Amino acid sequence: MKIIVKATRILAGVALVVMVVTGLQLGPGAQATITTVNVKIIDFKFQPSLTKVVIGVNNTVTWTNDGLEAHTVTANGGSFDSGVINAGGQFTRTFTTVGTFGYHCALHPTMTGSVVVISSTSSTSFPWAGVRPVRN
Ligand SMILES: [Cu+2]
Repeated sequence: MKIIVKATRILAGVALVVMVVTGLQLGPGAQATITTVNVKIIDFKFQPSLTKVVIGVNNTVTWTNDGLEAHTVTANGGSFDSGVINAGGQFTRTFTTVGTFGYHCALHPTMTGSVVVISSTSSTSFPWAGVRPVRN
C-alpha cells in the first residue's frame, strides 16, 4: 500500500508540473514578452541579412560582431548608425516605426542587410503573413 500511495503522489506531482509549464507557455502573458532578435556580423556578412520584427513583440535588434574585423551597422537612409563595432562588440536598436530599413557596413559597402518592421495588428496585409516572427 505504501508504494502505491507514493507512486500516486509522484504522479500527482508530475501532473502539477506539466500543468504549470503548459500554463506558462500558453498564458496570456506569453505575448507580452519582448524578445530581442540577434543578428551576427561574421565572415563579412550580416546573418541573417533579412530580419523581420513586430513592434512591441520582438522589435529590438542586437547585432554582435563575431568576426575579427571592425564593422558598422549604418542605415541606408541615415536613420541610425552604430559607429565602428570592434570584434566582440554589439549594437542594439529598438525599431518603433513600420517600414523596411536597409542598412550596410560603412567600412565594407558590399555588406548589406535589412530590417522589416511591421505592426502587431497589420501582419495579415504582408506577403509573409503566417511566418512567425524571428525569435532567438
Ligand atoms: Cu564591415
